[in-house]
Amino acid sequence: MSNESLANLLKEERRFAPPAGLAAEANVTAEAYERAKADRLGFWAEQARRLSWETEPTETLDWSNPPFAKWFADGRLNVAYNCVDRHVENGLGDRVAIHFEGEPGDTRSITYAELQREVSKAANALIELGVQAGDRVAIYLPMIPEAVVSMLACARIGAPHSLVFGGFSADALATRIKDADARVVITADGGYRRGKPSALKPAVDEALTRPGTENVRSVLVVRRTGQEDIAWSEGRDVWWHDLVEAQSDQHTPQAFDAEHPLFILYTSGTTGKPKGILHTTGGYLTQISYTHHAVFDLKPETDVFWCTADVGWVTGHSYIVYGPLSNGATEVLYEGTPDSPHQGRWWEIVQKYGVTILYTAPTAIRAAMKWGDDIPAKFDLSSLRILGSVGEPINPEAWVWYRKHIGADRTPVVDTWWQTETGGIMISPLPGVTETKPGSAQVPLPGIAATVVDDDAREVANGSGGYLVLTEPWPSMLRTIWGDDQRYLDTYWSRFEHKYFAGDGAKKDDDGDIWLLGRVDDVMLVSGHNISTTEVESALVSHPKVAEAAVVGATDPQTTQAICAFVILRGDADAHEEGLVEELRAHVGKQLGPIAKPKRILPVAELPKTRSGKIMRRLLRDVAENRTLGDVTTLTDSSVMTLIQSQLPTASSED
Ligand code: 6R9
Repeated sequence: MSNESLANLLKEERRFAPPAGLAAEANVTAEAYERAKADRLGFWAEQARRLSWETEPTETLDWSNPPFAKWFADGRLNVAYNCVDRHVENGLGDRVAIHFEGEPGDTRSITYAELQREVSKAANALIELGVQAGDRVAIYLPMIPEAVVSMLACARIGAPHSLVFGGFSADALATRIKDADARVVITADGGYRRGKPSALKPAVDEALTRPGTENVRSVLVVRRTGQEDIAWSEGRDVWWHDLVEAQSDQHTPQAFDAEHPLFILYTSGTTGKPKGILHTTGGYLTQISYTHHAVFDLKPETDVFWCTADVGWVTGHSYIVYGPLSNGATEVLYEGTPDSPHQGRWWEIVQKYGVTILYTAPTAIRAAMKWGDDIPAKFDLSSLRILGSVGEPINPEAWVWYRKHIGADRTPVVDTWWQTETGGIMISPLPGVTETKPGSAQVPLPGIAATVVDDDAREVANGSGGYLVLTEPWPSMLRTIWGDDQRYLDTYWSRFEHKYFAGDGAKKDDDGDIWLLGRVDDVMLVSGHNISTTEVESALVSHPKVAEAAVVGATDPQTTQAICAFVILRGDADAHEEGLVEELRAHVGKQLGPIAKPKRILPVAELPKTRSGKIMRRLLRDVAENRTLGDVTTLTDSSVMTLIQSQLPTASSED
């Protein structure tokens, strides 16, 4: 980025007060901000008491060797005990923990007492396979209950897990197995996606032929799809239903140090080898449990929570597994895609289970907008009381659509900013406290310190943009990059002294509320102005014909970069309509000013996305600059790029 701070163009004036009933009964009120401000560490020590410790911590934070943090270092606890056993001991064994909905329509409801037995059996099975505390276990599973059970079984015996998305290739899997030096892989024959079984085991077999994966002793295989022609390596492969089912359903959890590693989760980053983000036990669980309680206002007796993320994404770790279960919630786990077998599948699930809190990603909301308002309107969504968003900046128009068409113009929407590295939610409105603004994550949570700085690390004034930084350590922060402390320092702590740099651009509005503007690598430089891709995308999405937009800066001889936009139209709009491109350009000009008008606008059918729904602008930049495509291995569907390239020459607008 140049020295000029990010141009601050978008104006959004809509405001939504918290519903009075919700505010009156809210788990967390405005007083929490004051308390945390007065004594940040005392505040977190108090939140740690949400958990059951075998040995209560007496120290809160050890920051004597920054940026290597230790939280609650002399405390000892077991994560699985906190997520399962203690609820059973408290008489809640009959409460449903998980309502599982398979894509083909098979269902299973698992109570906390059943979950305790399943997790105990799986823990005993891992022990029989020789897994010891500290050994890494790779998990490559679809969204089935065994994924949650496996994670908790690992946590129970102190074996850090490393989840790899079911959609990743054998190569991606091999790299991750090797980097973590995993000893066991848990997988399935396959999973269901879009109505069809999709095999997983062959990718494991292939990954384990690669050098560096020799330490994998066993592959534990869940039978999900029942394919018959499955390759089997005798002595290495073992069926879940043979090994796990034969185990005793009793296992006594042992406590681990608060800083014992809980999991490694790889983030791809834009270049180079994936980073193994390391999370530990006590601080992580404290912040995840607290944020789930505070941001979603969870009432475990009556709420039905549903986070639609994949468990292989950090959102699934924190808000399918560790947050909801540590809080004794009842939740939905859905295996498939939102449009299988029809585009109302999610709304049907909300209606069926009476979901009260829904947590999803902007990409899913924009897809629902594209499919049309009439689809959710066919279902009874009146049980919903809180809606959440995560993963990307949510365009104000998508936010308002979500509130109106899913939340009946009644439910608060909480836009939650965080990262794999932060472990849990950092910036978000609180549903019973904050007057919300569509498109803004707004305020750091109680106990969290975040701000926006300029190139010289000076905090920017309200109304200006710059870089998002975190200025104090937080309990669920990453502890390092697995095996690479130097890379941890270089990546996050070297850009600004004593501050964690998140890699995101942001602005503070006139009230001091924070708006995320996308990754700084994506920021465009147009005739001397830094323009955020997010703002131009949001301006495009505010046009009634546009459901989704991705904007990139392509090298341009006159203006340094020229704005190039790829748009997906709403269901009833026609991509060939005469004057459409001009109409969209004029609309952006009116919303943001003439400098932000895209030079080219290209209607497309799909956009390249990661499995967690983030748009891969890097690939669109390659297309816009006529380069060969970079790494496409983390794309959900690589045919999307071929499609976009084939559309490119005819549909551009040059002037
Ligand atoms: C949880 C998760 C982290 C990056 C982050 C930012 C983007 C996430 C956001 C958001 C704007 C939000 N991001 N939530 N941007 N508003 N509410 O997504 O983790 O996959 O590691 O991605 O996602 O750019 O830096 P991860």
